[in-house]
Amino acid sequence: MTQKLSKSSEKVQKALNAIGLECRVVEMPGSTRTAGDAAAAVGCTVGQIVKSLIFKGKRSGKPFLVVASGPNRVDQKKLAEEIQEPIKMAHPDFVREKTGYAIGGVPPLGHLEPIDTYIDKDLLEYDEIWAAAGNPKSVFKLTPKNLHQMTNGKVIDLKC
Ligand code: 5CA
Repeated sequence: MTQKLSKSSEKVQKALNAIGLECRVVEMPGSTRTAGDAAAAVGCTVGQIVKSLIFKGKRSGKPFLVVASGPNRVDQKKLAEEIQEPIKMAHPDFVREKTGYAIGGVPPLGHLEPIDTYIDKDLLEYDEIWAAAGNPKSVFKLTPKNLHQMTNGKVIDLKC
């Protein structure tokens, strides 16, 4: 059955279609706002949840996307070294301005502008992972390979 998606989830579905991926956005009856919520909603481990975190370069003012496995904390020092500029966690307004989505629903693709992306290597351990799809109730299932295809991200070890 095809679900009627919200506007923001529809944008994510269109971005998936545009790059030829067969991933399907699903809107859950309950919250998927946090990695824990999302894991409970879809019945997977928290490690299989893709967190999409936006950081801001302190010199360039550029956004950077980190897609990390649910339980992992991003080591900001390692990330800054990788990016080669100091960074900070982005303000929610900056997240919305650069991605077009609010925190809790930021997907790994379909942003307002292309964003340089780093992929947590721990996500590669899984056959199937789940990412946010535009709002705090929607998700889609993908593979680590899909994540790489949609972000063109660099795989790094970035956990604390
Ligand atoms: N839908 C879920 C699972 S896919 C989700 O989007 N999780 S998330 O981890 O990608 O998004 C929430 C993240 O946003 C938190 O892990 C946190 O790093 C970040 N965040 C939460 N509140 C703030 C805030 N006030 N300012 C900046 N970042 C925040």
